[in-house]
Amino acid sequence: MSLPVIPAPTTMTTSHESFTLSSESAVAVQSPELAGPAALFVREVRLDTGLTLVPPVIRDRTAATVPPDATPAAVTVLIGDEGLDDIPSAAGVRADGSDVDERHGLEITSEGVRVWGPTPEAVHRGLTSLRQLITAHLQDGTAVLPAARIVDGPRFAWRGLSLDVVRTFHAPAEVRRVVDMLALYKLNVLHLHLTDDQGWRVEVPSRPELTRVAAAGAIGDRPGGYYSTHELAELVAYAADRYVTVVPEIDMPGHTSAVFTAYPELAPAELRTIDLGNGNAIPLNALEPGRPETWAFVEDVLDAVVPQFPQSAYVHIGGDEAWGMADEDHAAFVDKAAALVRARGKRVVGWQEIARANLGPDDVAQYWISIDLDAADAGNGPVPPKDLLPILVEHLRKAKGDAPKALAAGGRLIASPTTWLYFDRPHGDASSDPAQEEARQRLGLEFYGPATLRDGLDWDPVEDTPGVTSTDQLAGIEAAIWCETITGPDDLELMLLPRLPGAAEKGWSHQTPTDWPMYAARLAEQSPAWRTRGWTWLQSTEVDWK
Ligand code: TNX
Repeated sequence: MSLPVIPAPTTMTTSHESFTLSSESAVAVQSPELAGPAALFVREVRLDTGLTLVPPVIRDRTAATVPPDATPAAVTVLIGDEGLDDIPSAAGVRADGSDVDERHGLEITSEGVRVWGPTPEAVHRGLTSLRQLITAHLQDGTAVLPAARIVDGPRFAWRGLSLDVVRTFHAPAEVRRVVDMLALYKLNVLHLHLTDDQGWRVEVPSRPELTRVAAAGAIGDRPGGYYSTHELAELVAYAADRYVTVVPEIDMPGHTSAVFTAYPELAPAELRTIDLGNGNAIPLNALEPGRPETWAFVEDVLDAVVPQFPQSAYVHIGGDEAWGMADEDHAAFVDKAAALVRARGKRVVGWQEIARANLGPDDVAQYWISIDLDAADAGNGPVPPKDLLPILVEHLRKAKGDAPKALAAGGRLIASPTTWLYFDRPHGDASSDPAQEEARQRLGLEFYGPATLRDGLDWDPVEDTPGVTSTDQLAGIEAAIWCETITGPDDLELMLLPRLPGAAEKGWSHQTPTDWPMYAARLAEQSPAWRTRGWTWLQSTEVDWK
């Protein structure tokens, strides 16, 4: 029997016995450092299912100190490494720069449940599988769990989501909800795209106009906003409690129109745009590497932003789509921005275009441009404006060299292919809910064409990333959600779910390729927790939701 766990565990066995968890069931921790993860587990189970387990008591390692009349705990969590040697260790790098081991074990017998791992994070991952099993086996307020043994660990160290908070500003509570979604599927990175043409979302005290002027707007007439230092500290801590690292992106040298609105003296002397003919225009303006004021600005920004993300070993410097900029200027900019990041003790990550500069082995390039020019040519999708076409063609041509170049420099890639991991592609699956069918017409960028849930599972990060032949050339994977068409929380959730578990499956599971019918059956079991939590998801007619 396969267990309804996403991502699919590396090894699992089941038997016909069972163990029932009820509101009488206690959780015991055998090491004080596990008190946090165990208490969180009890809280999350209540939010997923309504079932309230008895929160943890700390027991000493020696059984002798347990009072003889103590009721045996239903769930015991402990530090241990039983069976973990059989599980390959994760490839790639972690966003927190550590080598924390996430491998863990989970055993359910007729006597009770045991979860172990060498680190609190590993135990937390095991408890996350247990959460999903509880949701899937709920019966009249108790969870009748099948006897099973799971020994598991991730394929890749970096498993994340890139979230655009510029085109639409997402309030902290909504971002926390996204963190909850990530954590439920063992995703461990939230990459915040904090700056773009339409806005600026982070405080830089030495540059007050960024939050006074640049933060005020978003796309069109959507409300702007930014995260105060205090709000970010709360968000980063909330994520850290759930073993999610928040990585900040400051997008430069392109995508900086909002900066130029706040500080016009940083803008090129002549501002240029291409009119898209639909009321929108693409800016061709970028920060100029030859000007000292550019670097005073970048240093101010890094000095303010880096300390707000203490868990992240990386700073994302963007580097994408510097339309209209000469190649040598772009490379010079990236080289210097990267050096400033390294000088602050952080490592560099950027969109794949940064590979056109001089990267080194510690740098990470995020591969995203998987659009095939020839296929796009043959398509009958919307035709770009005449002025834009040559720029796009040139961009796609150069993009082909990016991933191989980053690898040749000894660096790693994050796989974020537009084809499979851009969640701003329209949903290809119909919804059984007519209101969602209406939303589906509106959501996602038309020019990508629709993608089904199944499309999101039918690929492999190693096989489908150019130049990659071994898992360790990837840091890991990241899905991306851009918010041009997304106007608020409901839209956002409708595009994230149910795709997000699929990204997690690609980042964690060693079982590749993914068997779609079996995956769809596991996915169906996720909906009761989503419903209980009030999360919106596309009720795809391809899945037999519970
Ligand atoms: C390209 S992906 C962008 C974003 C857009 C996105 C839409 C990337 C690095 N840059 O600015 O929002 O396409 O999918």
